[in-house]
Amino acid sequence: MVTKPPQNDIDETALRVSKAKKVAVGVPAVVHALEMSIEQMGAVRSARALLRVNQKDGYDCPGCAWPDPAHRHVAEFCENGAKAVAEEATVRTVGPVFFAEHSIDELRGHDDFWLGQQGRLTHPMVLDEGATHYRPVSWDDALGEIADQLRALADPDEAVFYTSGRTSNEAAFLYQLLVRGVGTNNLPDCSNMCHESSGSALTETIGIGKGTVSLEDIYAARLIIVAGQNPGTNHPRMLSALEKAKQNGAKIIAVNPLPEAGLLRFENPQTVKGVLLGGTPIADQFVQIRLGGDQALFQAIGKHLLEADAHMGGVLDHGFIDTHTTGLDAYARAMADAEWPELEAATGLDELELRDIAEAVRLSPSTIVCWAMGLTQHKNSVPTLREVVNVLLLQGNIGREGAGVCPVRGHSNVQGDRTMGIYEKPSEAFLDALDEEFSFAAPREHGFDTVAAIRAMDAGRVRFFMGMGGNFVSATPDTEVVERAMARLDLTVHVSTKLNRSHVMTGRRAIILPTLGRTDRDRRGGREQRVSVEDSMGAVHSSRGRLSPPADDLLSEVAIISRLCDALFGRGARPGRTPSHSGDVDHDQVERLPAEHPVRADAAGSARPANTPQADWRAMEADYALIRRHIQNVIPGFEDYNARIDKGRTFFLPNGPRDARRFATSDGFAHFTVNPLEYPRIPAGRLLLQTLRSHDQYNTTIYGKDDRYRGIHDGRRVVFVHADDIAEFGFTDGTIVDLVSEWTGVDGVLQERRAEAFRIVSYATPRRNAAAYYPETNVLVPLDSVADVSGTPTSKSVVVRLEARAA
Ligand SMILES: Nc1nc2c(c(=O)[nH]1)N[C@H]1C(S)=C(S)[C@@H](COP(=O)(O)OP(=O)(O)OC[C@H]3O[C@@H](n4cnc5c(=O)[nH]c(N)nc54)[C@H](O)[C@@H]3O)O[C@H]1N2
Ligand SMILES: Nc1nc2c(c(=O)[nH]1)N[C@H]1C(S)=C(S)[C@@H](COP(=O)(O)OP(=O)(O)OC[C@H]3O[C@@H](n4cnc5c(=O)[nH]c(N)nc54)[C@H](O)[C@@H]3O)O[C@H]1N2
Ligand SMILES: [Mo]
Repeated sequence: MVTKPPQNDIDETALRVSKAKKVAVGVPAVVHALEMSIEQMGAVRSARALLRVNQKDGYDCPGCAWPDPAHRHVAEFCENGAKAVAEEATVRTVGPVFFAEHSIDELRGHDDFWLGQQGRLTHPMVLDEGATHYRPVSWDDALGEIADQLRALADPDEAVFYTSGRTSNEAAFLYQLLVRGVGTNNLPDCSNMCHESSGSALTETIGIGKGTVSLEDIYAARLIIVAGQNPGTNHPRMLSALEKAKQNGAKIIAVNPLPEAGLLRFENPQTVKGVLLGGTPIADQFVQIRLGGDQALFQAIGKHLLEADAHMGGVLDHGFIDTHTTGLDAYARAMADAEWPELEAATGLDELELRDIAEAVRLSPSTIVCWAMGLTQHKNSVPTLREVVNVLLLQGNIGREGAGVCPVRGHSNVQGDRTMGIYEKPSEAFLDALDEEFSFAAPREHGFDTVAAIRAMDAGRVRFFMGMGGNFVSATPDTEVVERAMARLDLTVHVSTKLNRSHVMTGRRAIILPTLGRTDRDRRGGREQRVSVEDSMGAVHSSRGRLSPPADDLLSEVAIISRLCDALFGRGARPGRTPSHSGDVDHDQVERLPAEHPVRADAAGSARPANTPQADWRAMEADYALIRRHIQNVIPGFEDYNARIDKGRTFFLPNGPRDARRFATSDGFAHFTVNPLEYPRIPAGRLLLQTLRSHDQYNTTIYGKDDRYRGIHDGRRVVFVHADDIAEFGFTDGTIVDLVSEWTGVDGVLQERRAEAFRIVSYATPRRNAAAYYPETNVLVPLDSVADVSGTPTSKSVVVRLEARAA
């Protein structure tokens, strides 16, 4: 019944493979991005869009969470930022006519690339039970249906509310309030699949789930280790910062199974030197580690530092350790017991190489460790990151200039969303403040994270799903299980800018609510609204779209959620309410109330359900500054919020370790921890597959079919394998194979999952370590294969075999 996008859509005639590049960015990057921009937006809109990216009082780039330098180039040019903008600001649209022409069955036959390329969503649409096509619906009817469905639940925990990481602080805050008003903490988010391991490890050890460095620290560091990250593609602006750090004398060590172009050499398009002289080599040392070997690497560094201190002294920062940490002795004993042969087997590096890296750490007066998905998406990710902290604590490399932890976040506001309370395990302090501000009692029981939500959906314990952005069906592991789970739900709702697989693999009924993106001008209540975001380094600033939106009656995320709140908790919640078809409210008529005095129900007159948050929802829709007033009352660090983001200004949220070496752990100390060594064991004849991003995609949004730096053109179904493994398995470069993942379930039964038709590409990856693109390979990732503690799917660690295709 369900049509799948063709898994074997490999076009052997189109796909070309060339030599992988050693240099990132440069002129080809500029040309490529401009081509894509002009194709999507036309020349004038492209110029208008690209000149406003990350400028003061412009909009925050939807590309990534890397912070903006204080003094920006007129156009801080980043190829992939430009592509993200072009994707959103495209002039192509998808409206009622499109949905009338394409049945849901037909749409199910398309992949995310095709769906996304159709353009921006312009109209609320509903898919009725059993219907063949989506049909247009009014905003009031769509929101009314959602409210009705939520009210009809037997238990609020039958609802799941997902969030991706582009949602602004204002929208995220209102959204979590909506969800807690409904009565659940079921708030899974993309972070569960992304930096959750970082949050888990850092909160335990240093008392904050965020990084502790600023851009100025990057410029001041003497050693920067970049582990498990491909900044040339995913955080291109970070390369400018690394280049500057190098000019200031920093040494850079890249730790990666793959020799990624941007790590090796960077041609800064902003400087003549960058373009003409072939750029700057970024990494002084490239450490080709085996997948999942980083825990062993950081143990080796810690072991060496401890030995060196015992032999010659002066290596450890004993002042810092004595004042601020606990647990050194146990950690030191564990490192003394760590065995070199085992550390070598796990990393694929020999003792000399490991000691050489450790010497660079010993000699550095200030060290920063940066990381992304290569460190967070393994079974042992939390222990790995605890070991990173151990190494930094030894030399007092936290809370002083040029030193610290730097988890490089993905989505442009994923960190801000968590700060706003998008979290399935909210703290008591946060909930208490929320209760106080909105005169209700938020639920205390923790909710589902992403994997738990899928399990509950699949088990029939969930009836309603809402996605605030993102692409739940394609981004999550075990695609077939997720599609089956979604189909069991009564209603699936997506607030989205563009069409994706989650709009076609739906529940029995489905609603699409189109929304404004970052680049769109947002006029509400007769004025231009701004929103705000937090970058990867805890700096908050405003973002204001400047382009004309793709349709006149598009609502912002804030407007959609406040209207839904109103329908559920406010004046719109009266029983027997008939949906009005009058269109937009007249915002000038909306009564404005100071945030400190939420509207209260008069006991007799209001039919508002008991125990729901009390506020003037419509006023918030008309003036986002009122939402910021609420945020300021609930979340520490947002004092004078409105004034502090005015005129393009930026402010830093408080960060105990960074600001004052304060550690909000259970005992107020930073913790050394002992973590028994783990690393992936790869069965004979099998490969360990990491699933990663090409240069032409943004997560599940595919911009094009090239991966220029890795030499892939016009295709995505490729698997990168070491030449000797290819030969050993009896294949050649160019053979088309199926990828079959092998996973033993809790019941001891071997499960197999298959992704069809991938072209083998001989590549400089370690033996037995393979790589292929996500989301095509998400079918292979077992739902139960998650990181210990954080529950993050092990997207960088999937055991597969290559299988010849039946002739
Ligand atoms: N253009 C663009 N920008 C993006 C995104 C995008 O898709 N496109 N996505 C955004 C998001 S949400 C995120 S989270 C980030 C992701 O940014 P990255 O984490 O850079 O993204 P991945 O492509 O998953 O790359 C993981 C890197 O880690 C390496 N790696 C894999 N396993 C290991 C390991 O065991 N050890 C070590 N040391 N390295 C390993 C891989 O070889 C690869 O270089 O980028 C953000 N920015
Ligand atoms: N196998 C494998 N799986 C992975 C990963 C991996 O490395 N390997 N990485 C994981 C990671 S790090 C992440 S963060 C997740 C990403 O998971 P998600 O965040 O769920 O996925 P995206 O592809 O970023 O979501 C794209 C969709 O967001 C919508 N959108 C874009 N901008 C906006 C906006 O401003 N507002 C709204 N409302 N909607 C918008 C568009 O409709 C678009 O189709 O995937 C995870 N999944
Ligand atoms: Mo991410």
